[in-house]
Amino acid sequence: MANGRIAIMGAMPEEIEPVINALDNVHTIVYGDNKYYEGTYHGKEVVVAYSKIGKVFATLTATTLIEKFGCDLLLFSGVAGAINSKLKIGDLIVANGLCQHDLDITAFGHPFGYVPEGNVCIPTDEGLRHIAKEIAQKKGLALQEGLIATGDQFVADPERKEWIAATFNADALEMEGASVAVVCNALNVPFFVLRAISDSADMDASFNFDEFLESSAKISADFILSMVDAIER
Ligand code: 4EH
Repeated sequence: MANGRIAIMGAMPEEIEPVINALDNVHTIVYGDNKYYEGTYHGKEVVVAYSKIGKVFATLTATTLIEKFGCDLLLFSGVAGAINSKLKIGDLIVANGLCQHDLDITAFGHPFGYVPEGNVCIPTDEGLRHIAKEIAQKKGLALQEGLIATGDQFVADPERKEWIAATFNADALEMEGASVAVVCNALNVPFFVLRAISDSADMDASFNFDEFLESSAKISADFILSMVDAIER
């Protein structure tokens, strides 16, 4: 692996605040309507940002972290809605791949989530997943691995959730991960997506989300900081 800077990205302020609070030498730069926090964590250079919610903002921020800020590895931290019933609020899920559940040109005979010259599912970096498993084992933390489905919808509907589960075999859902995957895959940047469950994408989702956003975001962010420690630079 190269030795540029490590990008740490979230979608909402709550998702990156615990990371920013742990940095030294923080310097803020505004670019393209987002704030980018340059700093160090235990001596390693990082650039941290939240994109704002959804696929378009996430694409802009991931691209900017790589192309403008010189990051050559990207770690995403945040919360997600659970699909797999094994995932409970506060549990961590590492994406082994990501897809776009709202991408639909099926009228032309293509599968859901597919456009020509794209992929339904983009895998995440195996080396980074391996590091995550070692950390989880050392800390005695449960870490599930699975497919994450991304779309520009807050899912709070058992029917939509079941459709995403059946169509993509997804374990969790959120609104930014697949954008990061598309950008990093195209630009050959190793990336990692970690999410802690905030809700179950059902009728109680918005209520649970409000209650657990902060605590679940912190669980994910703390784990991401251990990843930075473990990544060799
Ligand atoms: O960035 C968005 C946030 C919800 S929208 C996606 N994030 C949280 C993950 C997530 C999620 N995504 C889709 C957690 N649960 C999800 C779900 N469906 N059920 C938001 C949240 N608060 C205020 C405004 N918008």
